[in-house]
Amino acid sequence: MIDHLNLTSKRDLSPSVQLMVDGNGVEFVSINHAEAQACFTLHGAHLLHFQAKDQAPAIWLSKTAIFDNSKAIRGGVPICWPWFGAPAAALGEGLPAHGFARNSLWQLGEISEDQDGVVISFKLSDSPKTQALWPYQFELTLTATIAKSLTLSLATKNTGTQPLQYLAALHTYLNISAPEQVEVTGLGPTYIDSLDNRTIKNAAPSLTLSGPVDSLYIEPTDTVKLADQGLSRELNIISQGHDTIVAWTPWIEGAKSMADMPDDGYQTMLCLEAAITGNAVTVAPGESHILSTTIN
Ligand code: TA6
Repeated sequence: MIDHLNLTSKRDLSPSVQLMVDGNGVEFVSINHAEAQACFTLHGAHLLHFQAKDQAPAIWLSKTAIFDNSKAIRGGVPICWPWFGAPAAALGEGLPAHGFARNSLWQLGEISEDQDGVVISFKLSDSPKTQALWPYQFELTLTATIAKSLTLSLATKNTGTQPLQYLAALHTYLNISAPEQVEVTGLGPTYIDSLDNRTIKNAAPSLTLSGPVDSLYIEPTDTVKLADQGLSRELNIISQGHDTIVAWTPWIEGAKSMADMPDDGYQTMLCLEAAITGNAVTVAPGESHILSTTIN
Protein backbone atom coordinates (compact mmCIF):
# COMPACT_ATOMS: atom_id res chain seq x y z
CA MET A 1 0.00 0.00 0.00
CA ILE A 2 2.77 2.42 1.00
CA ASP A 3 5.59 0.09 0.07
CA HIS A 4 8.52 2.29 1.04
CA LEU A 5 7.40 2.30 4.69
CA ASN A 6 8.13 -1.45 5.09
CA LEU A 7 5.34 -2.06 7.58
CA THR A 8 4.85 -5.36 9.35
CA SER A 9 1.64 -6.56 10.94
CA LYS A 10 1.27 -6.44 14.72
CA ARG A 11 -2.32 -7.64 15.10
CA ASP A 12 -5.78 -7.62 13.52
CA LEU A 13 -8.16 -4.94 14.78
CA SER A 14 -11.12 -6.07 12.66
CA PRO A 15 -11.43 -8.17 9.47
CA SER A 16 -10.13 -5.38 7.20
CA VAL A 17 -8.07 -3.39 9.71
CA GLN A 18 -4.60 -4.17 11.01
CA LEU A 19 -2.28 -2.51 13.46
CA MET A 20 1.12 -2.27 11.74
CA VAL A 21 4.55 -1.16 12.87
CA ASP A 22 7.61 0.17 11.05
CA GLY A 23 11.28 -0.57 11.81
CA ASN A 24 11.38 2.23 14.39
CA GLY A 25 8.34 1.00 16.30
CA VAL A 26 6.01 3.71 14.94
CA GLU A 27 2.45 2.37 14.79
CA PHE A 28 0.18 2.59 11.77
CA VAL A 29 -3.40 1.49 11.13
CA SER A 30 -3.85 -0.14 7.76
CA ILE A 31 -7.26 -0.65 6.13
CA ASN A 32 -7.61 -3.08 3.31
CA HIS A 33 -11.30 -3.33 2.43
CA ALA A 34 -12.88 -4.53 -0.82
CA GLU A 35 -14.11 -0.96 -1.51
CA ALA A 36 -11.00 1.02 -0.52
CA GLN A 37 -7.56 1.04 1.07
CA ALA A 38 -6.29 3.53 3.61
CA CYS A 39 -3.53 4.01 6.14
CA PHE A 40 -3.23 6.22 9.26
CA THR A 41 -0.60 6.87 11.89
CA LEU A 42 -1.63 7.47 15.49
CA HIS A 43 0.82 10.39 15.42
CA GLY A 44 -1.64 13.15 14.54
CA ALA A 45 -4.45 10.71 13.58
CA HIS A 46 -2.88 11.43 10.25
CA LEU A 47 -4.39 9.87 7.12
CA LEU A 48 -1.49 8.88 4.85
CA HIS A 49 -3.22 7.04 2.04
CA PHE A 50 -6.68 6.64 0.55
CA GLN A 51 -7.48 4.79 -2.62
CA ALA A 52 -10.95 3.66 -3.65
CA LYS A 53 -11.25 0.40 -5.59
CA ASP A 54 -10.19 0.76 -9.26
CA GLN A 55 -9.14 4.39 -8.72
CA ALA A 56 -5.76 6.12 -8.54
CA PRO A 57 -4.83 7.22 -4.98
CA ALA A 58 -6.73 10.36 -3.95
CA ILE A 59 -4.22 11.36 -1.28
CA TRP A 60 -0.56 12.30 -1.81
CA LEU A 61 2.23 11.40 0.60
CA SER A 62 5.78 12.71 0.30
CA LYS A 63 8.30 9.97 -0.53
CA THR A 64 10.68 11.65 1.94
CA ALA A 65 8.13 12.17 4.73
CA ILE A 66 9.58 11.74 8.22
CA PHE A 67 7.84 9.33 10.61
CA ASP A 68 9.89 9.66 13.78
CA ASN A 69 7.13 11.56 15.63
CA SER A 70 9.39 14.63 15.74
CA LYS A 71 7.34 16.76 13.36
CA ALA A 72 4.16 16.80 11.31
CA ILE A 73 4.21 14.36 8.43
CA ARG A 74 4.52 15.88 4.94
CA GLY A 75 1.50 14.81 2.90
CA GLY A 76 -1.69 12.96 3.74
CA VAL A 77 -4.13 14.95 5.86
CA PRO A 78 -2.46 16.77 8.75
CA ILE A 79 -5.03 18.04 11.26
CA CYS A 80 -4.30 21.70 11.95
CA TRP A 81 -5.94 22.48 15.31
CA PRO A 82 -6.67 24.52 17.47
CA TRP A 83 -5.16 27.24 15.34
CA PHE A 84 -4.27 27.62 11.66
CA GLY A 85 -0.86 28.98 10.62
CA ALA A 86 0.83 31.08 13.26
CA PRO A 87 -0.87 31.11 16.68
CA ALA A 88 -2.59 34.26 17.96
CA ALA A 89 -0.07 36.48 19.77
CA ALA A 90 -2.21 36.30 22.95
CA LEU A 91 -1.40 32.58 23.24
CA GLY A 92 2.30 33.32 23.78
CA GLU A 93 5.66 32.74 22.09
CA GLY A 94 7.22 29.63 20.59
CA LEU A 95 4.04 27.70 19.81
CA PRO A 96 4.00 25.35 16.81
CA ALA A 97 2.55 26.48 13.48
CA HIS A 98 -0.86 24.94 12.71
CA GLY A 99 -1.43 23.88 16.34
CA PHE A 100 -0.45 20.78 18.27
CA ALA A 101 -2.99 18.15 17.14
CA ARG A 102 -0.86 17.05 14.19
CA ASN A 103 2.10 16.50 16.51
CA SER A 104 0.23 14.68 19.26
CA LEU A 105 -0.20 10.98 19.83
CA TRP A 106 -3.90 10.14 19.45
CA GLN A 107 -5.76 7.12 20.85
CA LEU A 108 -7.48 4.63 18.63
CA GLY A 109 -11.27 4.75 19.15
CA GLU A 110 -14.00 2.56 17.69
CA ILE A 111 -13.84 0.52 14.50
CA SER A 112 -16.82 -0.91 12.62
CA GLU A 113 -17.13 -2.30 9.15
CA ASP A 114 -19.61 -3.76 6.70
CA GLN A 115 -19.71 -4.51 2.98
CA ASP A 116 -19.61 -0.78 2.13
CA GLY A 117 -16.50 0.12 4.08
CA VAL A 118 -14.87 0.85 7.43
CA VAL A 119 -15.62 3.56 10.00
CA ILE A 120 -12.75 4.26 12.37
CA SER A 121 -12.25 6.93 15.00
CA PHE A 122 -9.29 8.49 16.81
CA LYS A 123 -9.37 10.62 19.96
CA LEU A 124 -7.25 13.32 21.54
CA SER A 125 -8.08 14.90 24.92
CA ASP A 126 -6.46 17.66 26.90
CA SER A 127 -3.54 16.74 29.15
CA PRO A 128 -0.99 18.72 31.18
CA LYS A 129 1.05 18.91 27.94
CA THR A 130 -1.79 20.42 25.87
CA GLN A 131 -2.88 22.66 28.79
CA ALA A 132 0.62 24.17 28.80
CA LEU A 133 0.13 25.14 25.13
CA TRP A 134 -3.58 25.99 25.16
CA PRO A 135 -5.51 26.33 28.43
CA TYR A 136 -8.77 24.55 27.51
CA GLN A 137 -10.38 21.20 28.18
CA PHE A 138 -11.50 19.36 25.09
CA GLU A 139 -12.14 16.05 23.41
CA LEU A 140 -11.25 15.91 19.76
CA THR A 141 -12.59 13.01 17.68
CA LEU A 142 -11.63 12.26 14.10
CA THR A 143 -14.12 9.87 12.50
CA ALA A 144 -13.04 8.52 9.14
CA THR A 145 -15.26 6.66 6.70
CA ILE A 146 -13.23 4.59 4.30
CA ALA A 147 -15.54 3.48 1.51
CA LYS A 148 -16.12 4.34 -2.17
CA SER A 149 -15.63 7.89 -0.92
CA LEU A 150 -13.54 9.22 1.94
CA THR A 151 -15.03 11.28 4.76
CA LEU A 152 -13.01 12.86 7.55
CA SER A 153 -15.10 14.43 10.28
CA LEU A 154 -13.37 16.31 13.09
CA ALA A 155 -15.54 16.94 16.17
CA THR A 156 -14.33 19.47 18.72
CA LYS A 157 -16.10 18.94 22.06
CA ASN A 158 -15.70 21.44 24.85
CA THR A 159 -15.39 19.36 28.05
CA GLY A 160 -14.50 22.40 30.19
CA THR A 161 -16.54 25.08 31.94
CA GLN A 162 -15.61 28.12 29.82
CA PRO A 163 -16.23 28.66 26.09
CA LEU A 164 -13.35 27.62 23.82
CA GLN A 165 -12.47 29.10 20.45
CA TYR A 166 -10.68 27.31 17.68
CA LEU A 167 -9.40 27.52 14.11
CA ALA A 168 -8.55 24.43 12.08
CA ALA A 169 -7.85 22.81 8.73
CA LEU A 170 -8.07 19.35 7.28
CA HIS A 171 -4.87 20.06 5.35
CA THR A 172 -5.61 17.62 2.53
CA TYR A 173 -2.76 16.83 0.11
CA LEU A 174 -4.44 15.57 -3.06
CA ASN A 175 -2.69 13.40 -5.59
CA ILE A 176 -2.54 14.93 -9.10
CA SER A 177 -1.04 13.69 -12.36
CA ALA A 178 0.76 16.99 -13.17
CA PRO A 179 0.12 20.69 -12.46
CA GLU A 180 -0.72 21.51 -16.08
CA GLN A 181 -3.36 18.74 -16.13
CA VAL A 182 -5.56 20.10 -13.36
CA GLU A 183 -8.27 22.73 -13.00
CA VAL A 184 -10.08 23.60 -9.78
CA THR A 185 -13.57 25.11 -9.77
CA GLY A 186 -16.03 26.08 -7.04
CA LEU A 187 -13.50 27.78 -4.78
CA GLY A 188 -15.54 30.97 -4.44
CA PRO A 189 -15.33 34.60 -5.60
CA THR A 190 -12.65 36.10 -3.32
CA TYR A 191 -9.42 35.02 -1.72
CA ILE A 192 -6.67 36.25 0.55
CA ASP A 193 -3.36 35.91 -1.29
CA SER A 194 -0.84 34.86 1.36
CA LEU A 195 1.93 35.23 -1.23
CA ASP A 196 1.02 38.90 -1.84
CA ASN A 197 0.88 40.47 1.61
CA ARG A 198 -2.52 38.89 2.37
CA THR A 199 -4.18 41.11 -0.26
CA ILE A 200 -7.85 40.28 -0.85
CA LYS A 201 -8.39 39.53 -4.56
CA ASN A 202 -11.19 38.56 -6.90
CA ALA A 203 -10.88 34.96 -7.99
CA ALA A 204 -10.94 33.74 -11.58
CA PRO A 205 -13.72 31.21 -12.36
CA SER A 206 -11.16 28.42 -12.09
CA LEU A 207 -7.70 27.88 -10.64
CA THR A 208 -4.96 26.44 -12.85
CA LEU A 209 -1.39 25.91 -11.71
CA SER A 210 1.70 27.60 -13.13
CA GLY A 211 3.51 28.74 -9.97
CA PRO A 212 3.23 28.77 -6.18
CA VAL A 213 -0.23 29.23 -4.68
CA ASP A 214 -1.14 29.96 -1.06
CA SER A 215 -4.70 31.28 -1.11
CA LEU A 216 -7.50 31.40 1.43
CA TYR A 217 -10.89 31.38 -0.32
CA ILE A 218 -13.02 33.17 2.24
CA GLU A 219 -16.48 32.86 0.69
CA PRO A 220 -16.33 29.17 -0.07
CA THR A 221 -19.01 26.98 -1.51
CA ASP A 222 -19.58 23.47 -0.15
CA THR A 223 -18.26 21.64 -3.20
CA VAL A 224 -14.92 22.20 -4.91
CA LYS A 225 -14.14 20.22 -8.05
CA LEU A 226 -10.66 19.08 -9.00
CA ALA A 227 -10.58 17.99 -12.64
CA ASP A 228 -7.47 16.04 -13.62
CA GLN A 229 -7.12 15.26 -17.32
CA GLY A 230 -4.06 13.09 -16.77
CA LEU A 231 -5.94 10.81 -14.37
CA SER A 232 -9.19 11.13 -16.36
CA ARG A 233 -11.13 11.95 -13.23
CA GLU A 234 -12.94 14.70 -11.37
CA LEU A 235 -12.81 14.69 -7.57
CA ASN A 236 -15.47 16.47 -5.53
CA ILE A 237 -14.23 17.92 -2.26
CA ILE A 238 -17.35 18.51 -0.16
CA SER A 239 -16.81 20.45 3.06
CA GLN A 240 -18.94 21.34 6.06
CA GLY A 241 -18.38 23.50 9.13
CA HIS A 242 -15.73 25.54 7.29
CA ASP A 243 -15.41 29.24 6.50
CA THR A 244 -12.46 28.89 4.12
CA ILE A 245 -11.03 26.60 1.47
CA VAL A 246 -7.26 26.81 1.34
CA ALA A 247 -5.42 26.09 -1.92
CA TRP A 248 -1.67 25.53 -1.58
CA THR A 249 1.20 24.35 -3.71
CA PRO A 250 4.79 25.25 -2.78
CA TRP A 251 6.04 24.92 -6.38
CA ILE A 252 9.69 24.13 -7.02
CA GLU A 253 11.43 26.68 -4.78
CA GLY A 254 9.12 25.79 -1.91
CA ALA A 255 9.66 22.07 -2.45
CA LYS A 256 13.43 22.57 -2.52
CA SER A 257 13.28 24.37 0.80
CA MET A 258 11.58 21.42 2.53
CA ALA A 259 13.74 18.50 3.64
CA ASP A 260 10.70 16.23 3.74
CA MET A 261 9.54 16.85 0.15
CA PRO A 262 11.46 15.78 -2.97
CA ASP A 263 12.35 18.72 -5.25
CA ASP A 264 9.82 17.49 -7.80
CA GLY A 265 7.20 16.60 -5.16
CA TYR A 266 5.11 19.66 -6.06
CA GLN A 267 4.45 18.08 -9.47
CA THR A 268 2.08 15.47 -8.04
CA MET A 269 0.29 17.26 -5.17
CA LEU A 270 -2.16 20.07 -4.55
CA CYS A 271 -3.62 20.94 -1.15
CA LEU A 272 -7.31 21.82 -1.02
CA GLU A 273 -8.27 22.21 2.61
CA ALA A 274 -11.56 22.54 4.44
CA ALA A 275 -10.60 25.14 7.02
CA ILE A 276 -11.68 27.62 9.65
CA THR A 277 -9.29 30.58 9.32
CA GLY A 278 -11.44 33.69 9.76
CA ASN A 279 -13.49 34.16 12.92
CA ALA A 280 -12.66 31.43 15.41
CA VAL A 281 -15.56 29.06 16.12
CA THR A 282 -16.80 29.36 19.70
CA VAL A 283 -17.82 26.09 21.33
CA ALA A 284 -19.85 26.40 24.53
CA PRO A 285 -19.20 24.05 27.47
CA GLY A 286 -20.62 20.61 26.73
CA GLU A 287 -21.18 21.45 23.05
CA SER A 288 -19.41 20.20 19.90
CA HIS A 289 -18.61 21.62 16.49
CA ILE A 290 -17.77 19.55 13.41
CA LEU A 291 -15.46 20.33 10.49
CA SER A 292 -15.62 17.72 7.74
CA THR A 293 -14.52 16.93 4.25
CA THR A 294 -15.69 14.24 1.84
CA ILE A 295 -13.76 13.29 -1.27
CA ASN A 296 -15.45 11.32 -4.00
O1 TA6 B 1 -2.24 25.57 4.17
C1 TA6 B 1 -1.24 26.28 3.53
C2 TA6 B 1 -0.08 26.52 4.49
O2 TA6 B 1 -0.52 27.18 5.64
C3 TA6 B 1 1.02 27.26 3.74
O3 TA6 B 1 1.14 28.60 4.15
C4 TA6 B 1 2.25 26.40 3.88
O4 TA6 B 1 3.23 26.89 4.67
C5 TA6 B 1 1.67 25.06 4.27
O5 TA6 B 1 0.46 25.27 4.92
C6 TA6 B 1 2.53 24.01 4.95
O6 TA6 B 1 2.73 24.24 6.29
P1 TA6 B 1 3.64 23.26 7.14
O7 TA6 B 1 3.68 23.86 8.53
O8 TA6 B 1 2.98 21.92 7.14
O9 TA6 B 1 4.99 23.22 6.48
